[in-house]
Amino acid sequence: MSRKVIITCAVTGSVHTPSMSPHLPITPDEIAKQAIDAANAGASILHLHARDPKTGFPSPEPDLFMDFLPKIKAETDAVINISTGGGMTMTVKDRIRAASHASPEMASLNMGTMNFGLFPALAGRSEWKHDWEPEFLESSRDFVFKNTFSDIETILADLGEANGTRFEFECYDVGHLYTLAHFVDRGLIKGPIFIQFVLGVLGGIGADPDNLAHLKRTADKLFGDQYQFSVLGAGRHQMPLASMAAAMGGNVRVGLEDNLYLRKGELAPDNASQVRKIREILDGLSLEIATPDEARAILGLKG
Ligand code: KMH
Ligand code: ZN
Repeated sequence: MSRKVIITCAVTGSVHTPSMSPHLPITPDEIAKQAIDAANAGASILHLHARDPKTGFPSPEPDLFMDFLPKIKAETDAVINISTGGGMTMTVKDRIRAASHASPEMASLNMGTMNFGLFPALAGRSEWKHDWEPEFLESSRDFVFKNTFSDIETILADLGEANGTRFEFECYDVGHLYTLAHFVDRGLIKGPIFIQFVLGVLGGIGADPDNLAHLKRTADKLFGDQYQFSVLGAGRHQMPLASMAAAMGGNVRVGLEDNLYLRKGELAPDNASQVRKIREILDGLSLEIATPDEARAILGLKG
């Protein structure tokens, strides 16, 4: 099979707040519709979080996930990837609940503890639909995104061992690749390894081509041909870095979790619009996209 590019779409996340874009999906119906449209536009993996339908506050409740997962499964063949990163106020135990309940083909696994800045500078400025939004952003100044070695071990055991879920290993810095290699060395992670290089999060590695090249060079050294990579550029870095990833032999992640815009000054009307945009870029590079089943074969998913 010639190389095919896997498009992941991260539909809502827990970083943006409802006032930042009227197009951010919040309710289960909105999340389902935008996920289905993104899959129809060419995303073969859907990375999913849930939100409280009334307030938009990120929620770990399995019941909320179950309000949209069956709809997505009924309408698409896309690979379901449930976040274990959750949101800023959740414990690690909470973050695992939905994936543990739904036993998806994929879940995210964040490879290190780090400062994780949301948008604290915005807290004092804008008008907010919900009281929680400015407080949430302000408190991210002290947000420690906890992903200790034992947290990682727990997620590998509870989801990987127990359910056959495989992982999108989210690596926000070079050290996270060495942590991943440590778990490979211990036999707790086996190939094919799917690494999501995350660039441009405040607290992680900066979004520039040199850093992406260094991440890839390091992963090549540590994992040889046992891995596939994908790239997520935060905010305005989304499309440039996804394009670079594709040109370097990798896969791409788009979606409103990572960036609310389609281009400078223009909010994306939905997730599918970003999928279509990266598809046009891939087409311009003469690269074909992977279907969900091709993604399953490439990543060794349980199907
Ligand atoms: N929000 C992204 C920068 C997760 O859900 O596990 C990373 C993410 C984390 O997707
Ligand atoms: Zn996420």
